[in-house]
Amino acid sequence: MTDRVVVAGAVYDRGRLLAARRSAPPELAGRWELPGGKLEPGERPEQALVRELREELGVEARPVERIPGEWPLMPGLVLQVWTVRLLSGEPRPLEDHDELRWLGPEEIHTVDWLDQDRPAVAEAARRLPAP
Ligand code: 9L3
Ligand code: MG
Repeated sequence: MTDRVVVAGAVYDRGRLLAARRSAPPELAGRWELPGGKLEPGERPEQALVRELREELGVEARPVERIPGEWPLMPGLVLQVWTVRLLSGEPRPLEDHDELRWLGPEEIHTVDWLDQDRPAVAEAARRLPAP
């Protein structure tokens, strides 16, 4: 069986990366992630990412490029990550998160990222645009 895809966004603004603290489920609450979620049936990954960022953060965003690689989550789920440009709106923790933080290059490793997100975050940090 093919793995189900979870998409997440490396959202940048003025040389900083957006980190989101999960509020659920209990075993993941308090840990930080790149925001996103599962594809719905029939959805393309980029569409799902736009929808998830709209639902979770209240922003309009455009996926720019896929970060090469794919990272295992729980069995049957894999994480794919895109860099993302914000088109409009200021991210707010509307759904599934209780805090957001913009992290500069020196701050990326100051939050407790989900283990599964760490390799993708390292790649996202390498691509951090200049402020
Ligand atoms: N997950 C891991 N890292 C991420 C995201 C967006 C999601 N950056 C994991 C957490 C859940 C599953 O994928 O176990 C589905 O995510 P969601 O739909 O609850 O956001
Ligand atoms: Mg989500």
